Amino acid sequence: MYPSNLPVCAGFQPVANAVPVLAPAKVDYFERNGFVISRGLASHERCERMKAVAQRHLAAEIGPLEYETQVKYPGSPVSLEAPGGRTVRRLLQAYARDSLFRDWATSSQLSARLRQLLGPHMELSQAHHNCVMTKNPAFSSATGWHQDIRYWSFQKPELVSAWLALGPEHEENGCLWLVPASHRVEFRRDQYDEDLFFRTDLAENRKILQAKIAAELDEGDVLFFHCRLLHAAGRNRTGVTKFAAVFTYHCDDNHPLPGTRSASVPAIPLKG
Ligand SMILES: O=C(O)CCC(=O)C(=O)O
Repeated sequence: MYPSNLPVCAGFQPVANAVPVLAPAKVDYFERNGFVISRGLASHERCERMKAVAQRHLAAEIGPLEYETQVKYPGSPVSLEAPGGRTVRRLLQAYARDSLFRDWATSSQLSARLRQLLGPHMELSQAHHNCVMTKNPAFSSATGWHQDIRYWSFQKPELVSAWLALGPEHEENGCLWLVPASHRVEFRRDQYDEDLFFRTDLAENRKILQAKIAAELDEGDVLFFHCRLLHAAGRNRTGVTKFAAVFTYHCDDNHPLPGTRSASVPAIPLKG
């Protein structure tokens, strides 16, 4: 088991009389399971405005973008020239893209809860997630089982992502699947394939994945999840594009390793 001792910032002391925004039971749930969902954290109006910006940027292909074909996941178009080849998977650099995303990513709704999960002094990573995930009905791909930290390089494997559903997310339109408590398990290197996806050809891995649950969300719900949590997602089999704004945070004493992708863009300190 991974020796999780969240909250994780050095010197973090819970404030005795502060009114918790996540009930203590929810903080405890996060520590045990590696995720927690806060329902209705963003208003309908806020979600609609963010979605409208995302739709506009998608239609005009405003970069930086990640296309489905670039990830080469099951179901993605084979090239930019193939049918559906210009299907966008992520509108990247959301923080720099529009003040609506900036305001949300640094909002008290998020920072107050993240402070309970991580500690008092936090930064937003511009290098990871920091995007609007777009899941197109016709040409979206499935994402295999993985832990985000396998692709990231920090002093400590202690980061939390906040996934805001800008509309309903369920099995049909490719919601996330999670394996509760997997953030506490030390998996071996050979349990992953060469692209660092958790192998489904191994019986022992399939047994672990039997514990999976669908992270079904409604508009405005936020899924907070630990960077070691095993997760995956399906394709969008509905007729409507799914949008989610996703940002990742870490303590300000947990630095990205120099020279890595994680250190390639400056982090944004969170006030308060
Ligand atoms: O396809 C998806 O929605 C999942 C994306 C994901 O798991 C990730 O970016 O880490």
